[in-house]
Amino acid sequence: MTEEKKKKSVDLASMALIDKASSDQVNLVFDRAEEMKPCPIGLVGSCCSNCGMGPCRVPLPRGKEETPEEKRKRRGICGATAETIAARNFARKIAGGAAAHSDHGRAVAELFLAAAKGEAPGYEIRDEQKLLQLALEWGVEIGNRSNSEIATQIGEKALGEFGRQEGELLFLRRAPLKRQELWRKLGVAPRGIDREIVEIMHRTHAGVDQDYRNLLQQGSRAALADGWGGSMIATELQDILFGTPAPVLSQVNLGVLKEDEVNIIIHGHEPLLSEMIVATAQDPQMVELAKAKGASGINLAGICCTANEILMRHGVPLAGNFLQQELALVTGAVDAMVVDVQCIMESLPDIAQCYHTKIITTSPKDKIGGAMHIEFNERNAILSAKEIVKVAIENFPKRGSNISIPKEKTDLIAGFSHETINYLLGGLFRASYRPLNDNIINGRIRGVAGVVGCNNARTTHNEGHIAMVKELIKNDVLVIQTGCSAMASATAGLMVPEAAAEYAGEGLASVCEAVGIPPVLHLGSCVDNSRILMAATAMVKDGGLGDDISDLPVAGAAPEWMSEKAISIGQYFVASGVFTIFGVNWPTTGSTEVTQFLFKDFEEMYGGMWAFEPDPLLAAKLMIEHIDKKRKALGIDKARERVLYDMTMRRELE
Ligand code: SF4
Ligand code: MSK
Repeated sequence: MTEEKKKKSVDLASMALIDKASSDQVNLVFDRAEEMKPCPIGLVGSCCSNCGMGPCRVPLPRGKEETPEEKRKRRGICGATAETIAARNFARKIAGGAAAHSDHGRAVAELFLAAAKGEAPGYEIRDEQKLLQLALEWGVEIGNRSNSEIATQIGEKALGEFGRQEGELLFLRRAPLKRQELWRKLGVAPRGIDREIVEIMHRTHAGVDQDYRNLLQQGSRAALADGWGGSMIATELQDILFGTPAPVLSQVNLGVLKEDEVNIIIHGHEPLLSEMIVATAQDPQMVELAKAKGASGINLAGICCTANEILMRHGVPLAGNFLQQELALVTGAVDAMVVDVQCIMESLPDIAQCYHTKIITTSPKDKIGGAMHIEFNERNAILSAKEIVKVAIENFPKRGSNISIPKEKTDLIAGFSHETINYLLGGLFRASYRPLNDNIINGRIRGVAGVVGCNNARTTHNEGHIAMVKELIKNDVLVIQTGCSAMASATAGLMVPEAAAEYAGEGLASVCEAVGIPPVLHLGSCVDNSRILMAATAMVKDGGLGDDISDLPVAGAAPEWMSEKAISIGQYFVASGVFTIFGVNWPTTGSTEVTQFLFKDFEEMYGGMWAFEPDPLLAAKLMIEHIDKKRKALGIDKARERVLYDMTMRRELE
């Protein structure tokens, strides 16, 4: 099938709006992807523009084997080899992704500290237990101190992690001991978060690090500083400040927009202001104001990971994932789209002009030409939130008649934090991962897969996520998800308990039915991939599945990745010992050595390695093969073969 003929989405709501956009003469990301073909040299990591002598292009010769002489000459003007160029490009992607996640973590830590000091009215400590646990973990004295004093010291320590010049990040101690030792041995245990990212930028500058292995090891170090540093800080402090998620029922897809209410979409990644918008939208004064303008209420919905954050904690419905952000505007029913940072398309203000939507930027780090800017002021967040909600309300009467809200919306259960999984499986008084481990050992659950990441306009929207996840659960693999991938599965109805009977293999279904969970668990936003690291560590610590993450029958995937953040996530999963497979395209294929290093040599070093497979079913097969390889190494492959799911066993489970 040619790319032109490929379906743009598998989602009915999205397809209807893509057609509407076409009749409204609105140019979408899908159209631009068709018009602009990817540069074949940049796509495989063989273009360097790191200095003013370039850009230099070093593609592999097409259709013939390269002679050693040709290979020797395949260099940039400065002499950089194709290996160095591919590795530098890859490392810079990691730096970009780690910087984005970690700067999110820093913003949370700053707000956390301000809230602890009483300088951020409206914010307070919501999860005292988690605050005290973190205090114990970080050696912060509890004694008779107030929450405010404890939180102040934790906030200061968290901020210190970004600029730490020596030693190791505090959260590294959470990892299995064997993994920590391995990181030290390989010299990739991260020091400060900022330091590791800056060091990538230094090493990839023209004429610095010119050994691809050395460059990619620093890539691991910065990525680990993201997963076990910046992202984990974001997740942990957000939980303490806004509450640790617990299972919550909600809905997903563009059908969550309402014709008779003021629709406000919250889009981006940092939930700092959106927490206040959630509160403000329920303010009776605001609801009255909306009614005075002819609306029957205020309806909040989310796009991308800010959506996941406010879904997990408040049950706010999801309007859609990355490739649905423009489509939300095409409904003609969005009165305001409030954006913070990351994954926000610059086309939004342009498309909004065709309808009536106000695009409101809120971060000084993320302004967009043509958008309205109402800056989030943490010292008066309620005021910023009120101003935004008022703009949306005032805009409601300006809706035109060209409105079309799709009918499609699907129920989902979200809110599966690491702590919730612990309680659900083990109960409040003996919270543990033991039942999960036992069911893996006895073979009812074959293994666990983390399926995460974005949408990518180079492939059919949501198709890869849904196909892969269905294949995994059919084969008794429990799936845990974050980001846009989670939203894709939710639209396909995979995140409700009933999905177990319909889509999961018999073993997985029997466990899900006994515990009352869906076969696919929503763990949150992109930074919440740190919850997956914690879940994997908890599985190791509960015993019976080896003594490191690399021993576990687990795998990771991002079938529709597009963001640099996904590369950083993948690298920290691999460096933590997880087999991780990406779809769509792979950014180092311009260098066989670099690709081999990531796909093969990494396994010897880290026990986890990268893989690339654009077909989601084949990718799922590779994940299952890896899971089975690990089961065999653990000696639990026989258990799986013996399992017969009769009624007695089901009763035993219950
Ligand atoms: Fe070309 Fe070297 Fe400059 Fe890169 S750093 S653009 S390979 S001259
Ligand atoms: S929002 S990073 S498109 S998952 Fe986190 Fe989605 Fe990827 Fe953005």
